[in-house]
Amino acid sequence: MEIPSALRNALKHASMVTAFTGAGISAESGVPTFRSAGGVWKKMRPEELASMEGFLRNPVLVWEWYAERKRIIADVQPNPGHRALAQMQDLFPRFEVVTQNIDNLHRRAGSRVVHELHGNIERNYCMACGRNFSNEAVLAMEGVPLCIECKGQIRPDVVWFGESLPEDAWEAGVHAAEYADVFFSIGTSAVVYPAASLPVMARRAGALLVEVNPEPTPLTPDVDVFLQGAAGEVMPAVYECALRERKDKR
Ligand code: BV8
Ligand code: ZN
Repeated sequence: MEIPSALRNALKHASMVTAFTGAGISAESGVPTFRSAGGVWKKMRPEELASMEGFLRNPVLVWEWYAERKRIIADVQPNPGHRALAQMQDLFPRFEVVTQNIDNLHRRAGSRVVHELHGNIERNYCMACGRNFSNEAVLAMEGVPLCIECKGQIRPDVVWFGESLPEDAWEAGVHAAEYADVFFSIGTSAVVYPAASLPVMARRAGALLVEVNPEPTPLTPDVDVFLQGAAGEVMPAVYECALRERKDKR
């Protein structure tokens, strides 16, 4: 893939690079996205499933949905898109991943600085006493998982609609947007807020804004560089380009 000179040049001189990612970067690992073809939300509305109201109204259905996703995520591997980001982090003084994904694949690929804006599906906690439970523990429980300590309801440690994002992850995400010299928006439809406000925040603060997606999104008109394609193909090419541009810096 041809890397435009604006991006080649920015990669050559960047001291901080931020990669903002969504479900699309995990699609090639076999993790279903939300809104593109075959997305899990094609069948049901997100607010029904990924919200406290939906959970309290129908905990069995919501737990079935999360149990299914937990089983999928337990079996998948990071793909070349995740791995390219893990390789890129060693080429720059600062390199941070800010993800909306809850699948833990960036860390499993070797990324060291990962801010999880929407939580992590491998973690669960009791809503009454806060005790943590692993997926192994909750998936072994019959029916709706209840806390072994206090019988309170256990929920996945993810951010539902209408819930605020974890303070530390959001602050870190804003910082990573404001100080980035190059900000990649990879595999996200850029419709879920406040996460979707980070790319424009980065551009306003002076970053070169790069989007990686097989198709245009509501963000595309605002980006400096649109690399149309799958993350698993584009990001390895971006890594090779950064390696070439910065070889005399090592
Ligand atoms: C908040 C965790 C307030 C759970 C998720 C009306 C009613 C109610 C709420 C709202 C409303 N209007 C606005 C809101 C706010 C709402 C929101 O933005 N809704 C949207 C839908 C309109 N946001 C919230 O509620 C947030 N909280 O605002 O709280 C508040 C404020 C202060 C104090 C108290 C309260 C919370 C949002 C978090 C919701 N949780 N997930 C779970 O996963 O079960 S959101 C969910 O969507 C995932 O995190 C996902 O990451 C995120 C975004 O989706 P994407 O990652 O972009 O995935 P998507 O499928 O959409 O797109 C995939 C893209 O990849 C596509 O573009 C595709 O082309 C591309 N692709 C495909 N293949 C590839 C690829 N790209 C590259 N390579 C490929 N191979
Ligand atoms: Zn408890």
